Amino acid sequence: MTRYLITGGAGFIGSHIAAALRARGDFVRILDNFATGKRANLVAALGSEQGGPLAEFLEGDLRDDAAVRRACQGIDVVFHEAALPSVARSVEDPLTSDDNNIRGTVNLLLAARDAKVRRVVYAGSSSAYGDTPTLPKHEEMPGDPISPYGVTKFTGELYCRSFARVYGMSTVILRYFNVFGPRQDPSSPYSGVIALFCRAAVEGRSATIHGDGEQSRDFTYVDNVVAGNLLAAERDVPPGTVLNVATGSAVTLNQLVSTLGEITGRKLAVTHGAPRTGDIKHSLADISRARKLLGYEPHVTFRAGLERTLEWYRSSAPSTAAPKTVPSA
Ligand code: UD2
Repeated sequence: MTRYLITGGAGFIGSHIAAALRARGDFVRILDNFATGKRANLVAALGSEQGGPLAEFLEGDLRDDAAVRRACQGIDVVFHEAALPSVARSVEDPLTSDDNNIRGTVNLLLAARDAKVRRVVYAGSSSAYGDTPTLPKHEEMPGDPISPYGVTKFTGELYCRSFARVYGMSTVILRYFNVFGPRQDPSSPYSGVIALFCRAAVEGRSATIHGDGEQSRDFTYVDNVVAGNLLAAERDVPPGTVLNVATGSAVTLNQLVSTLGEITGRKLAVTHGAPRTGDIKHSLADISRARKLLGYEPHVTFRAGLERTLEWYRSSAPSTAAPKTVPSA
């Protein structure tokens, strides 16, 4: 039986990958330090068998050498989801994003190398492309991140490619494009825009748009990202391959607001703030490489994903604490 390690498995995307693996009966180990992950997500990730022979949880930090080495013992495939997300957070505090995302990744790759892990699937980010005027963004474009966060995620990719070349490791890099879905934390000032706007819609509050709302994203429902990961763990792809995981269509924030209004039957009130420093204007993926090499297909549309996500925020009645404001300069 293949044994999987998910770093960041108590987080949003990691918990969905874990749940998919457990649903098919696979062994899953999670390593998480709860920096942004939640204990509550472990229930969804590992089910009632948490702590049993097929569902292990280790609390630990990626920068803790002993914890990471223990986590990699006996593992065949690593899904490396753990990272400090958010462009805005990295603009505030680049050093902490750097330390977690870059040093943490190098530490994990070293432990995976020494434990003879068969494959490492790395959670990359569309922020690696920066603000290229050419759309859609394809993997042959040079990396040119703008924000410190983008630099950390892109550097992690480069390390994955380096470890493929230097140590012969089978690493695969998936560049996620603005993932959304159930369990995405809506309570942090650094939360993703869909989480924040869904919560505002559910609570009948107004949402803040940074800028004119004409910026666009290739918003990708989390189930599509899980499917991409499961394929990337199994398919025969050259070591160090970079693949966009997205839908191949872009939605503006203004369109997001009107779609939320259509689904809820009530227009979401918005206020406008200054554009965020480090922001990218348009993000749209070319997904032909993932289609070709992985057989990847984004089966859940933006609209269907948004309906499911909104339903989850409705039924989970998330924390009532209002998020703190992040300076936009
Ligand atoms: C970046 C990456 C994404 C992922 C993510 C992790 C790009 C294009 N995407 O997402 O792939 O790695 O980082 O954090 O680099 N906004 C508002 N109001 C709000 C919150 C956000 O208007 O209350 C705007 C924000 O200024 C931006 C857009 O919404 O223009 C999306 O912001 P986000 O924080 O959800 O994600 P983004 O694109 O920085």
